[in-house]
Amino acid sequence: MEKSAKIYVAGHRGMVGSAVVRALRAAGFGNIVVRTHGELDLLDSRAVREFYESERPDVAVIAAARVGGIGANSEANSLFLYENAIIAMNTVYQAAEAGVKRLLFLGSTCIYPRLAPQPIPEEALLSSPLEKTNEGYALAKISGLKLCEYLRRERGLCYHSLMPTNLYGTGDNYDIEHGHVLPTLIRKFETARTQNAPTVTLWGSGTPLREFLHVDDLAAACLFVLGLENPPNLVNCGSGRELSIRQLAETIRELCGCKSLIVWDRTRPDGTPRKLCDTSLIRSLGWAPKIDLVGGLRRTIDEYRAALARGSLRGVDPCQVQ
Ligand code: GFB
Repeated sequence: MEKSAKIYVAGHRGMVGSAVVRALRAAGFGNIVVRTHGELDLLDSRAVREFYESERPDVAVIAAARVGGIGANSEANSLFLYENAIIAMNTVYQAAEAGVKRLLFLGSTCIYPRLAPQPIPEEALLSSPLEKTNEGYALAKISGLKLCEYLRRERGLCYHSLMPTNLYGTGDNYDIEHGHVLPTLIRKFETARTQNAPTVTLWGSGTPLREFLHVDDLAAACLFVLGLENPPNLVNCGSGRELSIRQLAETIRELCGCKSLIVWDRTRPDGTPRKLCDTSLIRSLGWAPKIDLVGGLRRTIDEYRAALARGSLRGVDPCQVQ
């Protein structure tokens, strides 16, 4: 990718999009195009088409989505399917119609079947049923990546997808009911520490296994795949290391300096039992993560404390469109 390339980042205010913009700027890309939700409604196909036709970016990175944790997804599968499918269709298809030559579509490893082989290879896509708690989100992301694949095959456009594992880091959403587990746990343990609470209630059994990747590692992976002349249609991106939710909780409790006891609320869902992605493809191409979980957690807890002190913590809205 030329340093002078005009790059549109959809979703630049979200955790992923803002990390991609930071990484692009740090790498010397100066021609970055963004639009806020108020300036461009990605649910409006005509507006998206007009935007692409007037801006004519060389490259588009699609990091815009309605995102949320297991609580947000399971209570609103219809909304997660509807909005994410339309955002994907508009941002990808209208880009092709307007002649955008290169596009990177971002999704999530929840596109893979609930009981996929572990670690999950890219080939596991559509091989058996999806996890129900986030089926709507997964179906929308599968549609988006398939659209990229079809457009590449039919029109010769370099449209490709990258599926990150569970992400965390700068600019995350700290909403207690609707956020992802990692930021929610930071907020719960930090709140318990400052209030000297005897217990902290977490969801499910604590036994599910999850893999976590710092969003800055993901942003580096995005730049990496955008630099490949012939990228794979679909590639996983993860740290390659998993731990149980219980281990994650104990680690965060310790790093926060919290003494409260953990209580597991088994009426809340566990979600998929295990979700470790096979990262051998992206590693074989030359990318590897740089931020280890404990280092990333320390930094994220510091950022949480600073944002709380400034009054700029995200997580007031139930689940935000990034
Ligand atoms: O990150 P998370 O919300 O979603 O939850 P998924 C992961 C695990 O943490 C589940 C447990 O087993 C939860 O039961 N957990 C424990 C908690 N305590 C809490 C808590 O206080 N809050 C939350 N949120 N979880 C998401 C999908 O799945 O993965 C999204 O819903 C997306 O669509 C994302 O794909 C990457 O990891 O289960």
